[in-house]
Amino acid sequence: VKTSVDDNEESVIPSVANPTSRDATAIASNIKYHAEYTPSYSPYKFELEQAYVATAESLRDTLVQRWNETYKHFQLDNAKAIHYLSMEFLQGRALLNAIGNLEVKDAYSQALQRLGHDLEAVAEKEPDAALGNGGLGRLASCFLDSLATLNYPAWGYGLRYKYGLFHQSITKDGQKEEAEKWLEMGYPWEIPRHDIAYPIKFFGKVVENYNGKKEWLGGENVKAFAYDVPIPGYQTKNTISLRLWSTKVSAEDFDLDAFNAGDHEKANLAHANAEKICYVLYPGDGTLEGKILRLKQQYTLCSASIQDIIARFKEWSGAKFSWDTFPSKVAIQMNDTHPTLCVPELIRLLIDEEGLSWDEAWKITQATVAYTNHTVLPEALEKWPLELFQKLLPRHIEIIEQIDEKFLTFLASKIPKEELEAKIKSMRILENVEVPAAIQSLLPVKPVKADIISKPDPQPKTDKVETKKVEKVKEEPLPPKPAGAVRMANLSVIGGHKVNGVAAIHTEIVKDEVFSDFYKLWPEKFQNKTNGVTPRRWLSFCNPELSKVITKWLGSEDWVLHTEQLAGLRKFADNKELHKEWIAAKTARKEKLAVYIKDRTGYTVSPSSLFDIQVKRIHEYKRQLLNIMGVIYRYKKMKEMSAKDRKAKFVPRVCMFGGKAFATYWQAKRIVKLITDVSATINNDSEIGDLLKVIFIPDYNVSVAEVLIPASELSQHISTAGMEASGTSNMKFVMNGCILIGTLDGANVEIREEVGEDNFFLFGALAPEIAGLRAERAAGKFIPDPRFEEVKKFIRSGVFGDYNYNELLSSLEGNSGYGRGDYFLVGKDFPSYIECQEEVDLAYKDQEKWTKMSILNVAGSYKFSSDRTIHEYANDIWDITPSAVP
Ligand code: NBG
Repeated sequence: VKTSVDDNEESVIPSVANPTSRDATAIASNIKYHAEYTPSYSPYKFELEQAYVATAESLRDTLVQRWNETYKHFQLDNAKAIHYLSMEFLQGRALLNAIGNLEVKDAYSQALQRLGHDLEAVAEKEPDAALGNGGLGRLASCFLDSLATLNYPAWGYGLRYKYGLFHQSITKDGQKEEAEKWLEMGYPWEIPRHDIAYPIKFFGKVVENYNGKKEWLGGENVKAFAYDVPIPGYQTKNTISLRLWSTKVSAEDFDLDAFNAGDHEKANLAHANAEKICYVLYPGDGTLEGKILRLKQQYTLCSASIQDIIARFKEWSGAKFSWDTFPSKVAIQMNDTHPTLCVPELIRLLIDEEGLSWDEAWKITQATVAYTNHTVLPEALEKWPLELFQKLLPRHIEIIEQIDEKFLTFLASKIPKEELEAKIKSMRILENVEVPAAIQSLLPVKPVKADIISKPDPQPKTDKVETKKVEKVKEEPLPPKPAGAVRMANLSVIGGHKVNGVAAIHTEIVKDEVFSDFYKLWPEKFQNKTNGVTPRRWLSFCNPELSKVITKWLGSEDWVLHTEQLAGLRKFADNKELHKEWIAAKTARKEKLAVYIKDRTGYTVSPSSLFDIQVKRIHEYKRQLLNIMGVIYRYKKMKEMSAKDRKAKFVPRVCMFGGKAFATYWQAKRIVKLITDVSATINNDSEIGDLLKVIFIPDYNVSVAEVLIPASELSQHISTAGMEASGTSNMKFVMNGCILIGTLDGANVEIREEVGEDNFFLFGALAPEIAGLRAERAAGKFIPDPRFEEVKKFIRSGVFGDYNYNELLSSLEGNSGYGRGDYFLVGKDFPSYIECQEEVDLAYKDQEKWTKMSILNVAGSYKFSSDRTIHEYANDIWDITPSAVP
């Protein structure tokens, strides 16, 4: 039986040469071939959309070729691989990234020119693959780029959301959400793998067989189908896979009888239930239905991926494989707590499907999985109602209970008896669930209430114990029992072999606060891995103007792979010639952004203004409110001055904002509304003119970031200290010669260390002070700065329209209480923030000084390459080594 295509039979695409030959003629004919023979549009048309799809398909030929070679090579090598599981991947556009990584930009430009098109215009036609929400998802995508580039054996695993997160538009009422339609016209970068699908089960019941084996029966069955997106590395043949799952029902589960009997709705129900799992990222979880859907998504990701990993492990290890070797072939990283179900799912498959014992399965699982924590916000540490878990995943809850009990037994052997109860409360996986009897007996005996039970006489005089009956107290109704829950973070920490934070200060908070009890128990489990971003997408490709200057002064393009060479710019920081080229590169990008702003918002901005940007998810802790209140203060002061004084004091600024507010996060949506109201007022104030403009750029995403960041001069990373785990856009801005204004939080701390304190605008309270400041405020001891009060009053006066901002502003008032008491310390940091902004104005007036600062920021950015981060994960957590395709 013939099982494979003969190696000596060359497979060729009809009449088309290898498109990576860098020969523009061959590439043009390949693009033409795709336009004619795999047309997504009428083959007679060749407009921008068609040109984009045909160009993408032409590149995909090369990627698929390399991708096949890569995995063939990985299989031969059979080296250990990392499997990165994430609910989010923010891939953005793929075309220019693929062209850049394959180093075929000139050839593709020329080829398209021959066909009558401009490469950049063609690339603009690609919709963003926006399968993410923010930094966590973009980090996952940067990691894939670095993993491919550094030749590590790797797989990314995620879900293929039909409608992504959402598309944001701005109306007069603020943010409006609509379904994102990135898949509507097809996605040429994915390869549907009809051959790779796994069954996923929900609900049903667990039965024990006569031989003691557990079986999970009945319930709802769906199938997860794989879609592979090839991820090319830079300057290497290695091309890895992002495998995205999409759920359907298989033909055998289609209710043909019901359909033919005319009950179409009944027949369709299974389809609807299966398909909705992969409709949107983070569906609303305010209802029980919403919660079930979220947990179904998490389980789908984990179950399909682990079944796939196990299948490959068996195939690649050959017939005589041994399970002991699993952890030496497979590493699994759980990107935050969303993929925590990896732990019970791997155990379940090993025990129920593969017949291993509990001890074997546990040992293998623990040695395989590791967990990255990305937030200290308590509301983000996921908990699922126990009852829901029991219904949806009955076998998993049994396994979780067992892990919980074994952990408690272990804890009891380590912790002094007096402390045990408190530790159990903070550390166990299950919450509000009775401690198993065996553990209960290890706890110190609780003093029992004298008035409700019979107690023996303290000094019995005879053998016969006499009991004194106390009057029975009237029974009061018991308060409702708090509902049981499963704490995913605790399960991740217990189930994994490593836990890491994403910036130095964040890891310290993880060790000292979030998981302090675990840290005391297992200090060796905890590590820091400061985030990074890929210098390919985030400097070399998105900012060719500045990259050219850097390459010229450093003498080669090697910095793209070895960012430490960027430090070489330091010695030219005062060079006038470099300054001239640097400013020209920046100006070119500012001009481009001005055109973009006009196009997206209708506002005209002057490229000679200071371009000041804050782009990130809208959240109270990220304090877009502090920024806009600073802008309002600036505006008010301008209005109070004569035109002459105004011009003398302020440098012209364009303050830009971008970011999405979660659909049901009302306070964040009010912040968006305030920014857009302020924008409408100030931008139309002819007295102010170019001295101040406020722009909200709708639907912030990866490709918007690629236009904004290269044009930035100042960017704001102003979270309440201790609350931003790392931040990653701060790294991208620094790489592009932008200067940061920020608090000592997340990766800002390390960025400031690297670029030097003179090249960073620092303000605000420090992380260790925050708790004390909140307590002081609660005690009524906080005296707000008059300038802050002035701004609030100004907003309330109605200058920015008739929207009632009371609910937003009152969160900044009062001393404590839900949504009050200025929990994020906007008022506390306001004075130091606006004073720091005055320093920014002064510094910007001295363009020579500013340019030097900008150069030193790029020079100091080298640590923040995701290549560095990935090498650290590879060495310290995954234990993997590179395996380059020859
Ligand atoms: C985010 C943090 C950021 C951090 C990214 C990537 C979540 C849960 N966390 O500070 O808020 O940069 O993760 O680590 O999205």
